[in-house]
Amino acid sequence: MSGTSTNGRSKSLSINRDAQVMIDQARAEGIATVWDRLADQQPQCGYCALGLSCRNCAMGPCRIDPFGEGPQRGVCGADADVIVARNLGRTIAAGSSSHSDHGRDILEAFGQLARGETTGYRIVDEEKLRRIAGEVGVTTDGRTVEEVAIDLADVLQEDYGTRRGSLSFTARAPGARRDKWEAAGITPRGIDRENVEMLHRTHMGVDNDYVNTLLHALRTGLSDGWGGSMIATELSDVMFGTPTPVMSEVNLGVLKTDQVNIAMHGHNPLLSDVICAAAQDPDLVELAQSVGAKGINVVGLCCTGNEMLMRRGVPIAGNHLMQELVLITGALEAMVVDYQCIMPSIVDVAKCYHTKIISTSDKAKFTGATHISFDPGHAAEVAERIVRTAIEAYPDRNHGRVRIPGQPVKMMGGFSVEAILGALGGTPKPLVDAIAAGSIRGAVAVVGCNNPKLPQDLEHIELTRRLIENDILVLVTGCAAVANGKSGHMVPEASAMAGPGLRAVCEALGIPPVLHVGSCVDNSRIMVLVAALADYLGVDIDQLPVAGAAPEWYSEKAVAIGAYVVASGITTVLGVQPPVFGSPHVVDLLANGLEGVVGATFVVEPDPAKAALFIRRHIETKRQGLGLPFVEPDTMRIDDNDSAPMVLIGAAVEG
Ligand code: SF4
Ligand code: MSK
Repeated sequence: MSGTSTNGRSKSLSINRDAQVMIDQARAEGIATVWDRLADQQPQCGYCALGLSCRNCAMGPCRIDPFGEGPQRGVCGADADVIVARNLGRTIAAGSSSHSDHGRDILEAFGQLARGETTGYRIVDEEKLRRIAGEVGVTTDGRTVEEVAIDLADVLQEDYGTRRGSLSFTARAPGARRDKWEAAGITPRGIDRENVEMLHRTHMGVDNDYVNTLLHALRTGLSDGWGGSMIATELSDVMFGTPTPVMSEVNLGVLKTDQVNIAMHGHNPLLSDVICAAAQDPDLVELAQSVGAKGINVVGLCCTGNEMLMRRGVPIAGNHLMQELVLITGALEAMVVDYQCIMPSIVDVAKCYHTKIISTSDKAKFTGATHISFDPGHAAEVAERIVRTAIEAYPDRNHGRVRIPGQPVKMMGGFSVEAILGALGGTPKPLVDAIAAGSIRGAVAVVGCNNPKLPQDLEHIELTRRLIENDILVLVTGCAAVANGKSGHMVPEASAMAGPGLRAVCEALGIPPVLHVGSCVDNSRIMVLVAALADYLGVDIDQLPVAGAAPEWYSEKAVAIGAYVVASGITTVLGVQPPVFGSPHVVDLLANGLEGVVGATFVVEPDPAKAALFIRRHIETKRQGLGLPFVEPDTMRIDDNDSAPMVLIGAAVEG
């Protein structure tokens, strides 16, 4: 189908040809997708877009007039600052809770595994288990792996509701960083505690000082990045293996016309890992063959896809905006979902085909879907039942309707911190040396989602391309990773796209200039890596020549990530405007004031060229601070329109 032409509308919605073909197909078949629904929602509420609406109590809902002519206070008296700050705090709590509850699910299954109460799981990385256990004070010498695991599970459970002063993994942050957190009163204490306190503070009549509210919002984010997400990542590595570089493939071309296709969508590897194992069960493969298929093809979507790709090299069909389009291929027998980023609409789209939507989490049911409750205590049995259900759908496939556009693109994943340091010989020294010599000028984490308000993947790809061209190493997670995979940025040969310094380093190590670090929760790996670099140099994280970017973010989780990344000392550029512009004071705090508190700020810049220029200047400034050779950005390779003024939310970041 690669020769199929696409129309102008679909080209304006996504830069990916497979997506364009399917968007056209959806329209031809009268199937509504996310882009149609976004159009139906226009105009979207301006008060909400500015963060100026509040429905926190039944005296409201209230809104503040941004033009100063209408009401400037809600019924309770809350002004724009209070309302915007409360809304942002609640958003961060929702995102942080999502990651942390995912981490809790893994932690509980890990505890069950340790006690011998699961099927389908084992401790895959015992070395990492013992290392983490030792780190948090669990005795490891002379003890069985199960004994160590039980104690580790107990210690980490405590982090959810601890009455200690700080979370276990905050000890990984440089001392200077922890001092800044203490000074600002934002050291995260218990994961659940910070989230509950955020909801408490934003109840009517509690925290009515926007600075105080936003500082706690940072603490709530830190409880995610150095708590829930980090627990999720570390224990997933222990249970499913610490990723090492692995080749895989990406885009809708990973589907097979002659096999039972199962797409795993959501976030938690507890489910996807056992489904991958079940799909290789000879009895189930034989069952698939008995209904006319050649085999069973498991593919990923969104972050559960990243989890499978990182550890097993399982191909990934796409990122966030592909979840409806993959159904429209007509080639899926089942989409198996757990939670987060799963559009309710998939049930309606699947009804147009033979595809089963199988929900699995009792906390994430979808009306109209087939629910098969997932229980780690019977993981292998549940996985078998799910795969069997998918196979049974195959005879209902209308082969004449199947349309799989394009060929898959090769991509490399598997860059855990252990793998990155391993490639460097076990220490950060070669990376630090390369940065000091200027062959690598710095590093940027490009993370986050797709958002239908932007052409799919365009911002991710344009920003990343400009960064690597300028010798800036890029680390990617989540949907940003999938976007870069589709664009061909994530194979060793892509080093040809990089500037001369970065290219030489990548060629010497045989790695791409864009490293796949994992799923959304795996942004915690980036925290571990920057902490290791800072410790090696004897500096704080905010002194490193690094930055963050979320060019196409949409989710509350992305806001929580932004909060902990900035609170950890990494200035972060958002490509989509957050709903804070109704309060100039809140904007000033986020864009300027945080510099004096955590040494980093938020920036909003939707133009990837301008975002790249800002980041480049930021990195050069940080290099200068470390006494490293400074290169005036104007002498670096700059595209024509890079010199235009940036649209930023704070004067401090104006170049
Ligand atoms: Fe209105 Fe205040 Fe209630 Fe919000 S908390 S809905 S601003 S009265
Ligand atoms: S899946 S949070 S759309 S990255 Fe993690 Fe992608 Fe964003 Fe979901």
